[in-house]
Amino acid sequence: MSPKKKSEYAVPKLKDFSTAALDEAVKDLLAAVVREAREVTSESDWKIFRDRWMARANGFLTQVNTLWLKAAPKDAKRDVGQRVNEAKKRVDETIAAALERMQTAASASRLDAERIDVTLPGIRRPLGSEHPVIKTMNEIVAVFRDLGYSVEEGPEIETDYYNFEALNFPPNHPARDTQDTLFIANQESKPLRDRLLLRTHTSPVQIRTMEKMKPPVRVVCPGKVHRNDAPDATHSPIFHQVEGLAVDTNITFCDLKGTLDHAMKALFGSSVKTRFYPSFFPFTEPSADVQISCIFCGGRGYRDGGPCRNCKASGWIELLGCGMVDPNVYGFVDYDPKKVSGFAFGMGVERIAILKYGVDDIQLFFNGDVRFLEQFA
Ligand code: 2NL
Repeated sequence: MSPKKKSEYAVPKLKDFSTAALDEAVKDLLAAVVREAREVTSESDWKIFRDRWMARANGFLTQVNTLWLKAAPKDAKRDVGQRVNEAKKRVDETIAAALERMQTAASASRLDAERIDVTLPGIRRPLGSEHPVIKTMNEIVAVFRDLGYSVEEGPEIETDYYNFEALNFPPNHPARDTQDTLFIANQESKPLRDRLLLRTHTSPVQIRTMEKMKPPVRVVCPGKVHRNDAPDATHSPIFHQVEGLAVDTNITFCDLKGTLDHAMKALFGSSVKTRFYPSFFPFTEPSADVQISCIFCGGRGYRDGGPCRNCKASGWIELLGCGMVDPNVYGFVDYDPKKVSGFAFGMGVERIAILKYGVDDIQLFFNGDVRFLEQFA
């Protein structure tokens, strides 16, 4: 039943109150209520339907009362009253039944809509996996954990003090230029040491660690670092580093060599050799670059009848920097350089991942192409 459509039924006045006339009127009334009940399909339909029939003010049953019962002559009242009561009961029942039928149908159709086929295959949710750079970083960290190193992390936004000054880069020292630092804007009103920048290495974490902990210290600091480099096959303005630091009494360059030789064998296979080549860093003295025997040509320098392109026929690949911590650094963290000594090293994670997996473009790590990344899953 459309709620707008007017009912075709109207309660008639009775011409007479004979049994035949009453029968006829009651028959029409019950036929109408049954007809309308059949058309109820929603709760709001049903409410309109109920009110049309039951409303105290002018519902059909009220009209029946007035037009049939009240209008009946005295001597017919008893009989009319009985018929009217019976008819009202039937109307009541019909209206109640309509509600129940409507609710049952609604719940059946809801169940029908929510029906699921449990025999269908499930929705496949592709599993994520570790990014190759993070995977490599974790492998490097694991090698040092096995040697008893702890792991520390620190902020990517650093102060000039932790990124440079405490690492023995004095203000205006030319070594700062080699770091291609990205500075946070509008810091000029602060003293130089408090100005913010994006860390160019994870060394600040080691300074923070030495501020917190007295020697002996053995710590590795993995993390993201930033430099103002134009992206190309070997450069990215965002990359990752693992730096390490060991400070104790009587730590020597021998310890440094042994530790890094072990680490390179753990990462690249027990047949790689290492060699230490003089270098310079502001925070270590002496400093060295560590080279490993070329993993592509086995250190021979030649491969497939020609010069090895990976090591430029030298048989060696430069991989990381290291050195004995410069005594000036201890001055910033309240360590006594007469009592302790130590070594430090730093390596680029992408560079190691590139060599380990034979990747030819660092950008592949950052472009988010799943076809590349899923090879490492
Ligand atoms: C490189 C070279 C290096 C360090 C990092 C370091 C940290 C402290 C004190 C002294 Cl707190 N040194 N770190 C030392 C030597 C080299 O990194 O080429 N990294 C990619």
